[in-house]
Amino acid sequence: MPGNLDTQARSILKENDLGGYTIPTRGLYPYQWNWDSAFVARGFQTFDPDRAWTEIETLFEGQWDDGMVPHIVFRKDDPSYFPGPSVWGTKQALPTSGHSQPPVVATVVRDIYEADREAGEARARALFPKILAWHRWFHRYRDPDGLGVVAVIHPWESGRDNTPDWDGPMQAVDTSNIKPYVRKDTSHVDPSMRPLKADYDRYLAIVDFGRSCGWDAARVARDCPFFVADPGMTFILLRADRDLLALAQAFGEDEAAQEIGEWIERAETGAIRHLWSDEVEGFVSRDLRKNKLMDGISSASFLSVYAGIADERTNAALARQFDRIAEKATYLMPSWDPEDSRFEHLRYWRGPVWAVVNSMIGRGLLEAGDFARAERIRADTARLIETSGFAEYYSPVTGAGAGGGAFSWTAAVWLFFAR
Ligand code: 9WN
Repeated sequence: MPGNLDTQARSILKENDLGGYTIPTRGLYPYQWNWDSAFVARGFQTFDPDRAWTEIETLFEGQWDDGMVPHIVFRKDDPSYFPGPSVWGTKQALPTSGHSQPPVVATVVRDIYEADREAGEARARALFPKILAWHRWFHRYRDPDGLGVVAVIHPWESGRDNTPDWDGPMQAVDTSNIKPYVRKDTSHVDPSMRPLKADYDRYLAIVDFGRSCGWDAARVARDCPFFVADPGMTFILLRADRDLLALAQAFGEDEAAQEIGEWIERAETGAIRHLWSDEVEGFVSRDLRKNKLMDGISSASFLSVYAGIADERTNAALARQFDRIAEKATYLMPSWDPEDSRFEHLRYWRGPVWAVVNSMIGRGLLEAGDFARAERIRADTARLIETSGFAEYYSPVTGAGAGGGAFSWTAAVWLFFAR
């Protein structure tokens, strides 16, 4: 019943609204997360555009002087989440975490602005230089060698925390100095659906490393034991750069447009040169410390179309991968290849379907004119929500909902994509 689900989705967004910013879900995630807020803003846009702008504006209250927009803004300390602000130790006036998250914001800002240019003009113009500074930060500190790909310094930065993509590179992270700690996530949800303790030890070791560098972006990029070019980040930023370019052109920002155009050109060639694997026949991540390509297909592999990469060879290979996976999975798009031995249908980013990733894959396919595959993604997302509610993520095998419930970005995806 779409009508009923529309009402439920709006109520979830309203109930998770803590006053100008929205938390992903009660209990498990009590703060403002970066890419969650971007998708949430797009959800709000469907029934309350003014509130949509506010979501992005409050996120940018956490922006650092160097341009970085952090992955979490901690407005008040909440003991139900670990690690909280004191563990990050970022010393910001408004406490935040120390790294970023996938930059979906520019794309959403363009969407909201273009839906009503008159109402959004002043707010989009005010956000423009802030978003530009953030993208510049990505190109400078997450691609220090100008390869045209974006690295992450922490699995949490990618937003795809425990994807098998990180298993190899994470081996380089030394956990011998980790002090005892108490996880909170496993008290809110079933531990079998969450990352392992060995993952968490390494997550915390990287946070300790960042804190010991005073979160200086140049030092972190140079010395972080984990520095992996991510197809998810690379494609989301490439897409966001195109949308930022459209805003620059609309606002007569010629110099910025020139700079953004150069980023786009570099990423278009860099992504294929550095992230395409002939062996896997897909886009994979590359460990930049060891200069080694990873060996599996994830849902992020399918974001090149969303990024506007119109390369016949890679698009044809991805279409074949899509069809192979579509035969195996009851619901698309599993976050990890269901035919790979590392696939786990309910463990977080090692198999489950995430509605937000589907919304990006589906949008890319639609824009590229691949209507049948786009429709399969949309319809699967809708079926998952209709059958299992607004879960954090879903099993691609059974369709069961998993992780947190009444989840903001899933509600948003229903409103702007799946319904
Ligand atoms: C760490 C909020 C976030 C999402 C991420 C997802 C998960 C956090 C966690 O929840 O990550 O950032 O504690 O597991 O992986 O994509 O933004 O919904």
